[in-house]
Amino acid sequence: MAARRGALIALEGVDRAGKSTQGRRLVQGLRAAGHKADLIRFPDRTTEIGQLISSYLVREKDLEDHTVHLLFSANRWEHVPLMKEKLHQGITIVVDRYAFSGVAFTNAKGNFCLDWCKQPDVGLPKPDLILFLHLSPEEAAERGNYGHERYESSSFQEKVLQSFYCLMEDKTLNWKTVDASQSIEDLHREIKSIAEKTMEEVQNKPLEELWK
Ligand code: NYM
Ligand code: MG
Repeated sequence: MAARRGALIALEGVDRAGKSTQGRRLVQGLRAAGHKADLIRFPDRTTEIGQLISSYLVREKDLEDHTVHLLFSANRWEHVPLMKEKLHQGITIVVDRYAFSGVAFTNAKGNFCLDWCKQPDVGLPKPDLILFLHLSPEEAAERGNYGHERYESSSFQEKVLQSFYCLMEDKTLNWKTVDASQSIEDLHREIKSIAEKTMEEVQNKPLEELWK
């Protein structure tokens, strides 16, 4: 029998929904329960491509919109060989944002259709589960002011949310929406239980390709 693989679990949602907190808690919780699990955060600002992305986000650098979209995608692709290796070694990978953020943020700019936005990420490892941390724009606003990076305004985030809703209509993907307004601990428990169920279900199934 082939060795069991890990699951690829993506956390998505608008800024401030708690993805990074929940990503860290999920990996800790899974490890404490005896599973092998790793976290990858996209964009990964530590690589050369990631540093370019970061200087764009903090407004140190202007990059043309198509260009920056492709850089975000390239920043995912540069992780793919290692991600596949780990998944096949039975390590579950939690990604804090993935291709769906890539599509939703560029699409929210208004002049890029969903289909164009998806193309560079076609063929990435397909997540076994996409947890959408849902927070209304009002609740997000209550969490305090946005930072000073590009995209950090409530009007833009509202458009991002609408783009996410369009992506969620794709029933070939395993979207699960969770209520991100609950306490960190309650949300963690809900997320961990959904993640463990998915890990169990997919361990003997082949890894698929996204949007193919
Ligand atoms: N973002 C993130 C994109 O525009 N495209 C992408 O492909 C990804 C992964 O980067 N506002 C945006 C969403 C965020 C910003 O992410 C930085 P974070 O998680 O705040 O570091
Ligand atoms: Mg941010």
